[in-house]
Amino acid sequence: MMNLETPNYPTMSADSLNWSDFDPTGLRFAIVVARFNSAITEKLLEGAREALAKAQVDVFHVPGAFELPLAAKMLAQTHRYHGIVALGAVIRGDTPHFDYVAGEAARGLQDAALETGVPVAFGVLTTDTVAQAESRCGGKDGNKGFDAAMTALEMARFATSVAN
Ligand code: INI
Repeated sequence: MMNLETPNYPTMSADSLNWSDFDPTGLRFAIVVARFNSAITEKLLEGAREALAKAQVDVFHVPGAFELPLAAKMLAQTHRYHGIVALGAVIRGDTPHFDYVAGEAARGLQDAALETGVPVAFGVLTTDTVAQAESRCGGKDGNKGFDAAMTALEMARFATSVAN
């Protein structure tokens, strides 16, 4: 069980946050998960669910990381969610396909956030090997699904503070 009170993951600076006065109860998030490399992405989903345990969460699946941007944008456009968490695993292997899929996923997810104003967290692993991906979805390098969900929470808090 990871400690939500004292974040120690690399996406945020622990001393800039006071999580004790931020209650995610009542916030709603969508998690969209690529089925490609599902042994990895389902572990990212477990991590993201853990981070968002106190919030409302709807989970959606798409075929691969390339499909994440459109799904994230469609979900953001419903304006039902305080944030979207996009999860995928793009593993290089021997083909240039990697660069297209990983690059378009990153660009498209950022576009979805900027075009809709809804935070979209980038929880897509881009690795050279399966072993590297395994270590980032609950192995020695933590769980990047958890990290992405915490980022969505922080951005939801940011959006709330801007609006009020
Ligand atoms: N999709 C992934 O999520 N990860 C990959 O590693 C991957 N590779 O290597 O090909 C991948 N390809 C599928 C892609 O996301 C689309 O689903 C497909 O091209 C159809 O649009």
